[in-house]
Amino acid sequence: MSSNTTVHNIRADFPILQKTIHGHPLVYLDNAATTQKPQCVLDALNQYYSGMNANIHRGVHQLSTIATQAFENARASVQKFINAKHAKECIFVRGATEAINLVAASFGGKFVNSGDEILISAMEHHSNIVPWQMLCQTKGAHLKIIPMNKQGELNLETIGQLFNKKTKLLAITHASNALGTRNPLSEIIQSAHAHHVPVLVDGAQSAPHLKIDVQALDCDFFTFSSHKTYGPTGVGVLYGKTHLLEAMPPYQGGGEMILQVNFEKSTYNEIPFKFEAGTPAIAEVIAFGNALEYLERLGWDFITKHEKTLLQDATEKLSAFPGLKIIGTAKEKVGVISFTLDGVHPHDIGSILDQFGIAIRTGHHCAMPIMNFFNVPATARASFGIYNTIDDIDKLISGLHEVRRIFPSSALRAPSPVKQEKEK
Ligand code: 7TS
Repeated sequence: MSSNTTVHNIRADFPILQKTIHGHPLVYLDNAATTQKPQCVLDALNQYYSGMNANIHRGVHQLSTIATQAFENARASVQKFINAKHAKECIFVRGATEAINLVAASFGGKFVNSGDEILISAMEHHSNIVPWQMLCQTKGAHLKIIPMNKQGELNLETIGQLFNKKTKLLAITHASNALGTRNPLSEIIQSAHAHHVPVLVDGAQSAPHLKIDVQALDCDFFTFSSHKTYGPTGVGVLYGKTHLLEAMPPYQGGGEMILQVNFEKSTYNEIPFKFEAGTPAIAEVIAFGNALEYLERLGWDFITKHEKTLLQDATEKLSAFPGLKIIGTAKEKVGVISFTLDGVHPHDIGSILDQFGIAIRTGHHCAMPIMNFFNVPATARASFGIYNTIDDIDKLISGLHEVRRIFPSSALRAPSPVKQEKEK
């Protein structure tokens, strides 16, 4: 099958892509915020509620048995998707954010003490900054930052010097949501392990784009979100190596995570259940499993090749656009391009493009330290998924010409009143 035929078929699997916005066919380029969902995911949600709705892991009745089996099948799909050694190493949480908070509270609560250090990088999403700051505040520990250069690549020559006996964890993103940079994780993880430092990988922006193999990476924790990986919202995964998860205390108490409870003392269930207190998002977890199987069916060769083509095409066309500056020019990137356009506030770019049915994200992308580093208040961001086409990129470029028509280059006119208003 040719690449075009395949994308055509993929698009047919996503009902929302038939939608028109302000009278224009939807051009969805906000995949880093959340991806659209294929029909098999929508069907799974419907089939769960219409054919097997019951609580899991606790009923002897047939519906509960079927629902439990479907839920555990989804865990097996996650295990396969990230090549975890054991299914029990894959814990269902609400999303990447909750997964990181779980590790900060549980691992950090037990193993981080006053004067210890947590290492993160200069290109983290707030979800991989704030939980560590909260931990450091509670424990009297310190947050250290791996610096980056003007291309948006980490400065790794001196990474060895950032580890010492006090370093308890390195928490680092696999790919940046605001720059697109793909970090050389194997090298980074090897360096951390040489200093006996475990590594948490924030895979929210890599899992939708790259084949993940947690055993080959040898990361200690890996987190990602269903909704950015073509599955429903409200679900995510924390992968952790067995010995670490077993050494960590529960994150939340409640049903499901216990073995015995009496008023003097409770004992806890085995992993993964120790970390899955309460009734989970059962339908969403099952549908998430379908999303991962859908991606596996498309195949990583196709996905990575297709998204690379989109990234190259968009980079060339955007680079040639007068007054446009790409923020994040690393050699290795996933399909995320942030940019600014001289004389136009990114919010205005987003609002005008929306009038043409083109959805991008504008703002600080929950990565304020990155905006500060590049000295911009915000950027416009186009991010690609499996169903995007070269035609989508051409529409983005046409939309940007409309933006330019409304906001001529600042070289040609006085500053925009709209921009001045936004900056107040
Ligand atoms: N880590 C990274 C690298 C992210 O990009 C995001 C969300 C998260 C963690 C948090 O994921 P969540 O599913 O728990 O919310 N990033 C974005 C974004 O770029 N636009 O909207 C959300």
